[in-house]
Amino acid sequence: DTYADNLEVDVLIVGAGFGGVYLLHKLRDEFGMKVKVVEAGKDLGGIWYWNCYPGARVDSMVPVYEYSMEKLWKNWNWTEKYPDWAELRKYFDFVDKQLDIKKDVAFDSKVVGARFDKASQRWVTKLEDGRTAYSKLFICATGFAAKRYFPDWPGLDTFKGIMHHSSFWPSEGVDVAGKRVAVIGTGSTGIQIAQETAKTAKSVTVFQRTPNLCLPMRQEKLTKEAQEAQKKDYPEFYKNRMTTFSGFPMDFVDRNTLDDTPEQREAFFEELWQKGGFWFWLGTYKDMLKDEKANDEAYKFWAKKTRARITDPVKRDILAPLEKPHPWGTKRPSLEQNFYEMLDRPENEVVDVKKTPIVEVTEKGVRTADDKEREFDVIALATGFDSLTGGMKSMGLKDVNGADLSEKWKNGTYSYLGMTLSGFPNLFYLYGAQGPTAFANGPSCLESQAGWILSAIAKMRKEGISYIEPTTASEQEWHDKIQTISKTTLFHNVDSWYMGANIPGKPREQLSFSGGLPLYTQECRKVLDNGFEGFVTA
Ligand code: NA7
Repeated sequence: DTYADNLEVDVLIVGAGFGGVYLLHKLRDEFGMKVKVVEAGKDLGGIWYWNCYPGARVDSMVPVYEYSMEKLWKNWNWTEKYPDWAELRKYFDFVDKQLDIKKDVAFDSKVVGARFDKASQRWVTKLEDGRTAYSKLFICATGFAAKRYFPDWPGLDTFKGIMHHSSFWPSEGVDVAGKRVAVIGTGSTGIQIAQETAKTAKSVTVFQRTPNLCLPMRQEKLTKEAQEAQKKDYPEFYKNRMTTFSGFPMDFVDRNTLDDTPEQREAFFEELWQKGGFWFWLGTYKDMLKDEKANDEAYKFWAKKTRARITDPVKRDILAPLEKPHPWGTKRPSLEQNFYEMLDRPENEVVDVKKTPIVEVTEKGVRTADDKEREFDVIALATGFDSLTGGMKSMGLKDVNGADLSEKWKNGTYSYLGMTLSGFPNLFYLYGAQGPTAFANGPSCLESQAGWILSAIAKMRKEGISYIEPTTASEQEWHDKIQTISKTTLFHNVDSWYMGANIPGKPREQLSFSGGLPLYTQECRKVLDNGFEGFVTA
């Protein structure tokens, strides 16, 4: 076993999802460096390894949610426009076969501590099983949802049925046929679990605090032939995806909502609606996420469309109220597949927990503030994650003086470019706090950020730099820039995981760069062009 011994490498990467696999390949095969990945799970895939709950699928359409490397897309085809977790795992198997990834990944290897040792100028990383890894560079590719969250309701451990958090769902599945299922939470995850389990369950009860303003997914089966015929356009497609605001193939149109007449607007909204997916979110008027009046128009259209699908008047008002619960699109809209028709059926229920919060989990089920106890066989906790910061904060990362990252980030999140940290020299991270993470398609975001990390490492090697660390002043500036940009949008005043507002006690601030992927890429590029501006180098 090559991993039985301690590891001594040039680069240690944590996480074998999209980011870690990409960087391993590039640094090892193109830079010729000695690289290892450590991964807590038992296989590749990152979020797609952990998220195997019923109905888990990606909300980004083929072919945007994959690597842009020709070697890969040339030899791979999908079966559905929005692939499910099982197919995404197959994709990772395929990537492994093409790029020989797994030989340099240590699975079942959880990081419990890491620190840059000044004397030896190396990162010293402790794994849960007692091994130690030594590396010149340390990269966190731990994603934005590595730390699950659920409220500590009294009685959680007394429930006699089956209960799992979505990200710890057993990969062999749970048989829900004929069972009474509760789904707590209505983020993308809750919507997907409810839809899928309702296919065989006796009943599904959704506990909703905030309505998810879902969009129709319009799933399609894909043929190999149709995809092959499109591939001549893929190089252009992958170039273009880096030029849109969100790294998706669509972008905002250069028109404000009220520039159009009501008839033109209705026709435009209808066109976006029919296209499905994120078109209504990211291919719409440029002021929709910035101007409240413009946003009202999007909400009115959304509510009209959605309310028409729900016959039960009580459910209709809970799921798609006439009054806008929050600016449309400022919490991530789930792409649904008959979610509303499913919940409209008499055996299924939606409980408004804003009105009657959950007060307790009992042996038999869930009790709400109106003292009603509902009984269940299965409870799915779809209550989300300590997103963007939680994963890195719980790895035992220490700065050069021994202080934990969770202390540095206690009252606010500070990084430079959403990729480096003062006090943590020669550390890079991606797809986490203060990058474009929450507002960009995953693979597009990571190719931008990994591209920068690769350029930074290439520059270090070329110029004989062995130490880089951002200054606290550049972190402050980056932090302020992110908040300033966010204040020009409607995202800023909404309780969402984008704002850290889903976790009690977490500082409330914009956690992602909301100025769009091209501006982000340009800002980062500038730092390198100006000779590691904002860094101390040696
Ligand atoms: P999300 O989007 O954070 O959703 C979590 C849900 O859990 C959300 O509806 C919350 O309501 C709900 N929640 C959290 N705490 C409670 C309590 N105490 N009572 C009732 N409901 C609660 O996580 P997901 O896993 O769905 O998705 C994460 C992202 O992964 C997603 O956006 C995609 O980008 C992929 P709230 O809205 O806060 O009122």
